This record gives sequence, C-alpha cells and structure tokens, in this order.
Amino acid sequence: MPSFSMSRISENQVTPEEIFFKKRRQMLIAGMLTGSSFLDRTVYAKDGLTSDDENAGALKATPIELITNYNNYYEFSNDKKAVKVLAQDLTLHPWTITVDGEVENPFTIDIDDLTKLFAMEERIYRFRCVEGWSMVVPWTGFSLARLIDRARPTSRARFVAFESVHRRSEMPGQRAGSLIWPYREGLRIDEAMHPLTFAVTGLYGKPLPKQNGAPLRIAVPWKYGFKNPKAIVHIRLVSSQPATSWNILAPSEYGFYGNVNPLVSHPRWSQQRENSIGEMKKHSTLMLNGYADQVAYLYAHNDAKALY
Ligand SMILES: Nc1nc2c(c(=O)[nH]1)N[C@H]1C(S)=C(S)[C@@H](COP(=O)(O)O)O[C@H]1N2
Ligand SMILES: [Mo]
Repeated sequence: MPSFSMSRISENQVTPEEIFFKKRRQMLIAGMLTGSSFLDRTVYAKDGLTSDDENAGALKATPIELITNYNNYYEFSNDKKAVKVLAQDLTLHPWTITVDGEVENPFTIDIDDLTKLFAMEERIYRFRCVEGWSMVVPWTGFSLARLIDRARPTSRARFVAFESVHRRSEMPGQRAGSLIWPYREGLRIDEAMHPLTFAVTGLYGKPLPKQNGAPLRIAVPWKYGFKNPKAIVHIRLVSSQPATSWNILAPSEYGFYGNVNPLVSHPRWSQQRENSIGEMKKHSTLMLNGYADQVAYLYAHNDAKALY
C-alpha cells in the first residue's frame, strides 16, 4: 500500500483530508482489482530514478494547510502568504467559460453546467514551481481534452490560449503593474490534449479554494507552475503560438514551453533540486517532473526550446 503518512495522527483528529485518503485508498484497491492503471501510474511514479533517491518513491500529498496558504497568484499579491486572504474577495458566481477560435462548435458555458458535463476524477500530481519549490497535490477535475473536444477544433488549431479573469475591482494586483493582464498562458494542442493535462475544479476532494484558482484552473504536471493558469474564463484555439504573460515579462527566464528540466538552469539559479514544501530534505528534480515516460514523446522531434 502507498504510504499517506497518517501514522502520526490519532483517531480523534480525523480531518476531511484523511477521509479523502481513506476513500482514495478504497478506490486504489478497486482500481487494482479491475486492472485500471491510472492510479498506479500517478501514485507509484518511479520515473527512472534509482530507488535510493528521495523523490523516486510513492507520492505523499502535501498537507492541505500548506497547499492553501502558500500561493503564487499575482492578481492578488506577490506575497505568497497574503494571497489566501485577499483572494476571498473574488466573486465566483456567475462565472462562464468560453471556448472558441479555430473550432466548429464555439460555446460559452456556466461553470455549474460545466462541472455536470464530465465525470470527476482525482489525481495526485507533482507540482514544481520554477522558483525551486514543489508540492504534491491531490486535484479533482477532468481531462482538458474532453472540454476541447466538445468545441471540435479545426485542422488550423495548433495551440490553445488560456485567459484568466480580468477584474480590477476584486484583484488588487491587477491595479498595480507587474504582469500584463489578464494572465495569459498557452499550450501546444498536443500538450493540451494529452491525457495528463487536467482541468481542475477541486482540491483534496473539496471545491477548489479561491487562492488555488477557483472555479477552474489547469494542471499540466510536467511543466513549471506558471504554465498552470488559474481562474480561467476563456480558452481559445489558435493557429500560431500565443503570447503568454511570464514570457512577455522576461523571455529569457520563462520560456513558452516551461517544461521541468533539471539539466537546464534558470538564468539565476539551478533547477537540479527542489525544496519540497512541508519536508526537511531537498529532493532531486526529475526530468519532465517525473512524467517523462508519459510525455517525452511530445518533444522527440522538437527544437531545443521545448527542453525548457
Ligand atoms: N491567473 C494566475 N494563474 C497562475 C499564477 C498567477 O499569478 N495568476 N501563478 C502561477 C504560478 S507561478 C504558480 S507556481 C502556480 C501556483 O499555484 P498554487 O498557488 O495553487 O500552488 O499558479 C500559476 N497560475
Ligand atoms: Mo511558479
């Protein structure tokens, strides 16, 4: 069985997170019995490391208190510990998401209708910020491909552009200069359609907290955190590579691809190790954040830029 580090918690301190993991453990057993491999892959990612490397074993989720109190969300603040409080001012209703551009079936859908369209899944992903810290996050959501398929992309659709909400009245960081607003991110269409690319609506089996990107954010586990846009309102299929916020600000520091690569240093620091939030020891950073087996083929014929 995977270790979820529950051993130090006594029975009278059961939290929603523990209930989540108990449920998940049951799902794991069910998955093994039915031969479904999805949970095996996400929980037991060995990814080519030797077994004595601390980052090679089963994934242990970061405690929810850490995931929800240490956030990069520049619309609110560049102080990670201030985001949580400020983000509570964001109004989530009504909220619509538009999917359009190079598609046969453009649509706008309310977030409440959207979450009813697809069966929800839970996935535990590594999450690695370009700044050198990491977490392990149990997300709830659905494959982004299902949402994009619904719009029926044309053959001209080669990239997917994401836009986060632009609402100066509720987002103090948008009233100050820093990034270009709204926050913009993008993926190549084959990256966006990859089964690991996840549209996230929940965390630890509960609705996604505002500071983590409610009501809808993207999780692309083999890319640095900045490629995981929060509070998405617009998904546009486009024919050429879209401009993205961090890349506009500092192209030499934040590439369009943003693939986790321990061999390519950031101009100001090495990317070989990471500080796992909530743990004492640093970990080795894995090629493509530990998902190389599943995604390296996407870059097999690509130029060197895709390596970071
Ligand atoms: N809209 C928006 N999305 C964003 C950001 C942001 O500032 N605004 N920061 C990115 C960065 S740099 C990181 S590391 C992650 C942080 O996600 P978390 O707070 O859920 O850990 O969100 C990403 N998505
Ligand atoms: Mo980040």
